Amino acid sequence: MVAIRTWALIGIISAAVIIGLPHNLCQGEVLGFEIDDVGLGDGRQPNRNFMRNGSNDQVPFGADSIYDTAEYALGSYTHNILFIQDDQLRDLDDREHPKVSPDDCDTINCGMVHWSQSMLDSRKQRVEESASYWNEESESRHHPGAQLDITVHFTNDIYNEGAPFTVDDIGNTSSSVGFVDALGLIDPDYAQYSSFSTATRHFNDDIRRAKNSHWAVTTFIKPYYGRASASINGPYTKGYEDDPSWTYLHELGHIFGALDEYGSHETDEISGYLHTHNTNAANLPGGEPNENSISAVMKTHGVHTISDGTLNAIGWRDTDENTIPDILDTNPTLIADTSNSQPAERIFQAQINTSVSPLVSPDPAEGDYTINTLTSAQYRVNRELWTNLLPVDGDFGDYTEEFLVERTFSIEGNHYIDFRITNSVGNYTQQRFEFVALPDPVVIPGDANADGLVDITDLGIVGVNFNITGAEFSDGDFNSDLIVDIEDLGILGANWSMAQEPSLVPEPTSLGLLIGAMGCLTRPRRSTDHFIS
Ligand SMILES: [Ca+2]
Ligand SMILES: [Ca+2]
Ligand SMILES: [Ca+2]
Ligand SMILES: [Ca+2]
Ligand SMILES: [Zn+2]
Repeated sequence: MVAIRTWALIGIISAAVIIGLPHNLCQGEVLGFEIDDVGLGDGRQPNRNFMRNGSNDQVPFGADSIYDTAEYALGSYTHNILFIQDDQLRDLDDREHPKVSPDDCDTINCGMVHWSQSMLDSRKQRVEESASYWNEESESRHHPGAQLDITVHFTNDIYNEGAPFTVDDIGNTSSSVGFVDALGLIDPDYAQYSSFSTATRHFNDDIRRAKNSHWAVTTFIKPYYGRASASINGPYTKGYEDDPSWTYLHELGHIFGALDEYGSHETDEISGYLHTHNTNAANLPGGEPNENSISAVMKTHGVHTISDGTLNAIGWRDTDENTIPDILDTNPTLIADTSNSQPAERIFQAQINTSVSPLVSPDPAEGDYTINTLTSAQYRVNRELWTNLLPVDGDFGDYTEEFLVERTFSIEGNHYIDFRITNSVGNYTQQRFEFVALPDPVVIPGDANADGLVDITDLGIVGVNFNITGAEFSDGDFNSDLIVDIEDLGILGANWSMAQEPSLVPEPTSLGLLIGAMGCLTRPRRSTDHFIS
């Protein structure tokens, strides 16, 4: 037994008790290495697979399954395409974009509104082009861990052998009639929703889980002329046969949070996760023309340029220009519990809970989400080489990871343990723990209670246990012969602490008398009426 002494710990000590943490220690690899203190600089090349959602949670950290299906243009998207049709005839001359000449009817629907295979093929190509454009824009701008990665999912090919979904009625331009019916052909469960928007949210969530993507959006495409539209931040866009690839590009901009910049739009409008102004809008507040407005993807037909206003709205603002957009340029957090350390045994132990941390959206109505994951952890002792550390569950790639760091020191004194957790954009958080390993206890013969003094308390212990067998040091057996007897009393007397008043040092002969009194004093008595020895 050794007295517990205080020991220092620098850093965060969690008051929270970590429950259910497995007790197996995850040993680090037995190799040390140097790492750059200003960044990992590992030179990773863009890798689209890296952007798939590999975490155990199937929605981004902090996101809601149904309501957060498209929040910004970062992470992996599944773009569901549903080609739909019905059997009705429509007056295709009554439309947004009139035919240029009668020859147009060779390439577009002028009669029965049905998709032909060649039409489907060319429109699929346009959707693919729009996805590629966004993906390439991201790749040329961003860190490999901060990419947008859109994958087009042609649902007709998967669920209807490539054929359009044919429903009773798809309505007129801008109508959403028939959308729920089309989803119901994929799974009747979707037909239970009265709102096509809600049905589409559920479909998006199901598909993103199935595809391991962070987000999903669905575009319903009708086989006649119309004016495409989209809901800001999802869940859908409406498309038509006459849409060029630019239209899909533009509508995806809305899905990522961007507003239109043409027409009557004004610069004081606010949108997106970063809650920013529509600075490239055609008009200033009040309607005066915005002289600084440029031709751009959210403003001008056929133009791909992304305005600064759109960059902010879709979450591509990168204030420090390190290629990691602000939304993902955050550091992990960690909370450590070192209460299981044993300074007397010189064992340092830290249970460390780590987590990604979303950038808090300035939009009070918006939740806070991130697609960052945790990708590596290291620790080092006394500023020596770093050692890799695996999380308790054995694999990185989650939004939260738990670690157990344990180290037994052979040398007493102060030790420093550094722990570092790194996320998928290479940002890390480091914490230093100071641990004081206690010296071996000095065993004083006669000090039964190990308080550093041989005094009346130890005498009491000997008294209580006098003549017992099978005794230990703490019972008063100081010569290890398993019995507490006069010999132990002698050892106690010989070591009577100098801190005591000299006059109180008992001689072995008088100790025997004292022992008798002590024994009575410490034994339970039924009655206090007869206090006699
Ligand atoms: Ca940045
Ligand atoms: Ca894990
Ligand atoms: Ca003592
Ligand atoms: Ca003994
Ligand atoms: Zn628009």
